Amino acid sequence: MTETRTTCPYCGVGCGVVASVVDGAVSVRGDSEHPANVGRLCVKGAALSETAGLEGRLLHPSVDGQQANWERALDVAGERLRAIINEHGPQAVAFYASGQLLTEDYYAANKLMKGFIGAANIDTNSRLCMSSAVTGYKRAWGADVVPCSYEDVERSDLVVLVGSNAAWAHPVLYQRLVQAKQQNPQMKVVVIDPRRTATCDIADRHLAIAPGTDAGLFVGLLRAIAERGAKLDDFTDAPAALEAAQPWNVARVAAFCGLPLAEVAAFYQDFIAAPRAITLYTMGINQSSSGSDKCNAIINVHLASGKFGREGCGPFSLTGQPNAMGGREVGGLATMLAAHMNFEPADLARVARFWGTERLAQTPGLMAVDLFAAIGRGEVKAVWIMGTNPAVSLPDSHAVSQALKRCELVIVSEISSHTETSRYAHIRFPALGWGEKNGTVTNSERRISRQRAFLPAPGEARADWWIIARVAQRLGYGEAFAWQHPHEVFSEHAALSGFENEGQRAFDISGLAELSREAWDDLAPVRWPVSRHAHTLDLKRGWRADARVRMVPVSPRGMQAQTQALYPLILNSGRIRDQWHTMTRTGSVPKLMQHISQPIVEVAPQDAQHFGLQHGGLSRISSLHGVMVAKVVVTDSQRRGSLFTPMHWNDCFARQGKVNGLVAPVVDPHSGQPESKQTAVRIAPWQPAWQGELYSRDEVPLAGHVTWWRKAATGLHHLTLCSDRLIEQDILVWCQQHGWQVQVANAGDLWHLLAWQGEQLMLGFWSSHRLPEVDDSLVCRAFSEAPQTLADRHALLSGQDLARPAVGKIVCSCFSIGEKTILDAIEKQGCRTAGELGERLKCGTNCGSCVPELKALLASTTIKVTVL
Ligand SMILES: Nc1nc2c(c(=O)[nH]1)N[C@H]1C(S)=C(S)[C@@H](COP(=O)(O)OP(=O)(O)OC[C@H]3O[C@@H](n4cnc5c(=O)[nH]c(N)nc54)[C@H](O)[C@@H]3O)O[C@H]1N2
Ligand SMILES: Nc1nc2c(c(=O)[nH]1)N[C@H]1C(S)=C(S)[C@@H](COP(=O)(O)OP(=O)(O)OC[C@H]3O[C@@H](n4cnc5c(=O)[nH]c(N)nc54)[C@H](O)[C@@H]3O)O[C@H]1N2
Ligand code: SF4
Ligand SMILES: [Mo]
Repeated sequence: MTETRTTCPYCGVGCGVVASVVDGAVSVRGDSEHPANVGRLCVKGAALSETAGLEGRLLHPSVDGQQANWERALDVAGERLRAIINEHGPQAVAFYASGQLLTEDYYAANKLMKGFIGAANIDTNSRLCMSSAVTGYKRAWGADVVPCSYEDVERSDLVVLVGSNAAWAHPVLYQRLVQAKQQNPQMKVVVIDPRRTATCDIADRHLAIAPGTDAGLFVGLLRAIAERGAKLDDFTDAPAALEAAQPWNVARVAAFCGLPLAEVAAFYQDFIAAPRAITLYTMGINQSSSGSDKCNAIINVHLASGKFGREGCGPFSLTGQPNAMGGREVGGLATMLAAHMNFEPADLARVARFWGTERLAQTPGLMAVDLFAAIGRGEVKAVWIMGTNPAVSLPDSHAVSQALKRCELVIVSEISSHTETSRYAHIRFPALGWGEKNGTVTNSERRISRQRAFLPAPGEARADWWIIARVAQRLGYGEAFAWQHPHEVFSEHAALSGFENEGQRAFDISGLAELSREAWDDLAPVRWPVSRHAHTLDLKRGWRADARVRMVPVSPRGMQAQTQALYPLILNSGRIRDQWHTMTRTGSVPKLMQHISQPIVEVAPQDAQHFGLQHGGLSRISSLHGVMVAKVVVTDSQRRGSLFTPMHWNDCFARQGKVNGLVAPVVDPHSGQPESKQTAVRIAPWQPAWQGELYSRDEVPLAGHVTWWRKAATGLHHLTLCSDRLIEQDILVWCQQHGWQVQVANAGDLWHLLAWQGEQLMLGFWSSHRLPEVDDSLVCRAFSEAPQTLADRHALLSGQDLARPAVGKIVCSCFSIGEKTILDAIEKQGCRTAGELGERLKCGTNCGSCVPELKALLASTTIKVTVL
């Protein structure tokens, strides 16, 4: 058995994975030698083997909906791009790339667009994710330097998590923090989030801040630090930053942020007193119409208190995607040039020299939201989308879809055969996916790791860099794209980082430029800089002419979203534990669908009462831009006036489940990042006439009035359905048209149907005025092994396995342990701690991500006991 060391393709923690294939079956475990995870994996990483199959993969190129061979697909792409460039100029074409591409792919895309097509219209999904953080670092240090490591998190005295649900979004880093806190009881953890999230499980303090107001909190902290005397002479603009902070006393902050004054004061006291403090921030900060100012407000407090550039300290933006950092390094944003260089005369001349081009773009290109608006207006006539699904992830997704529909040429490089974006593609290129592709990624702490191939290329799929290089050839730039192997692309990228760089540029991996193919293959994870001149990252200086670090003056602003009588609530959106973005990979793994299996909306109890919402019932949420349907979860972890819904569901997995249909395309003026976390909405209960579960071997055509959610089921279509109009007759007729034998149970509002072809179960449908409880494992078993006796068939018609108790909603995905089983263990078997539950049921003992939920269940039952 050969084992391959590679890197997880999901989040920016960048865990090392050891993968092997035995008899065609992939298995994975955490790499104990990788410094990011030292052997751990979270539930998504551990389920990687279940996404390695070829079901749903895009395996062949196609042109205008027809399968084509590579020669033709590449020729057509080249011809059509060339024609548009010739007629309308290079500004009429654009690339939209992704933090999930490898560095080599990204480098190739950036070089082709900026260097040879000659426009800078290459932007990426990192615009929706990291661009405020990039702007923050660049404004402070003059370079996009992330100044911290995971060890700094472990070695701090105060860890502040702001706008970050790391327990679910960066699980392995969170587990490292949990462990560090256990080992150092002096360590304090503060979580700042309008919601009480799973991350609050280890928090000493949770500040349930009003949405969008974090800048006020940090500007007030700057004032408090300065009041106690701070040495600020080293920083440019420090007086202006202090002046801007002057009005922000604790009382004003408390009022602005909707927090108790004592809580704010205590947080300031903790921060000032802590010898070492580190602030981890992610989307609750970045995805804001003033996200870059918020980043600088955070950076400022670390500068002013001297809590940066040393162990356990600093403003640490956690990157979301596996290679968001690599994309930033190659310059894959429309506002950067290459290798951390900018659109400035000296940089432009240098990059043109290095690439040997006379066509280099001279000015920044369009940022994501503007780019799709320009496509909508017909100004950009061709777009090549690689490794991202903008029809789902961009705000105002309806307008994005309309823009793509009207666009003259849409090229999509994908691994998945069905995505919302691909529906609009004229040309589709099948890309290699995780386990097949070969290259490098950089994680949140600037650590470059190898992703290595251990599976053969499926079908006709090819590496993204290869596809880009071949199109470059068709456009007449073959010489500059003549690489034969990703190692050559990497070497060129590394050489550019060191080209005419005598320490003026922070990003320098020139020490890796001369690696042999073997040495690159074996490259161990390493943090940059890796300079051939042995340059290190001195954070006391800035990478600009005066070599100083800047404190950006920040005047806190609230969100742009405005509540009003018609739209009185603020809708927040983000991640759930077991799904990845637009679900193209995790949405088909049954195990990962168990935890939360349909769009939900979390509502505070007072709001639920006010708007007439029932826990477990359905609701319609609408904004000025669109509407979605979600199942109501009433919880006191939600702040009054705010709702929360997952970002993941989309038209491939639900009808009306896509949150970005509601979000306005409002962006930060400096970073261009959308305000994805705040949308003014209203919510109303929806009691459909009926709800049901449908399992079928073939896709059943459904009338437009039916709302549905797709569940993952191996080899089957499983949908949860509801509507105001009945569809029983439609299903019956459809089954009869196929000549299947139909068995129906009909009593009151309950309507159950089984359809058989001989001994084989073809379809099962269970409906009622409420969602019927159907035993999923019983039904799936019946599809693979049909019940033999008539009695068993009748039992199946009830949807319940009468011999086996139901386990309830799955809490621990690793071991499939359900809520009812856990409650039983607490109530009947006397388990009193998460540890005891783990000993009895194994739940929470693998990745640990469900421990906060186990504790919540323990707490809920304890309360019951004391009340009695
Ligand atoms: N399971 C899972 N993990 C992932 C991903 C995934 O899809 N699934 N995606 C990865 C990617 S690309 C990213 S970018 C990261 C994102 O990681 P996170 O940013 O941690 O995740 P989110 O859930 O988007 O948002 C974090 C929190 O911001 C809070 N928030 C909303 N508004 C505000 C506010 O005004 N102020 C404050 N302080 N907080 C606010 C939300 O309530 C939410 O709990 O996750 C990465 N990891
Ligand atoms: N409302 C709201 N919207 C959000 C967010 C939010 O919190 N709220 N978060 C935003 C953030 S932070 C992010 S990062 C984005 C993410 O949004 P997207 O980038 O749109 O989401 P993904 O599902 O990760 O899309 C990746 C696509 O690339 C494909 N793919 C996977 N591997 C490869 C490969 O090797 N090559 C190629 N060519 N394709 C591949 C996948 O099948 C998938 O279709 O969403 C953003 N949108
Ligand atoms: S923490 Fe992130 S990188 Fe690590 S296994 Fe989980 S998803 Fe993968
Ligand atoms: Mo992200």
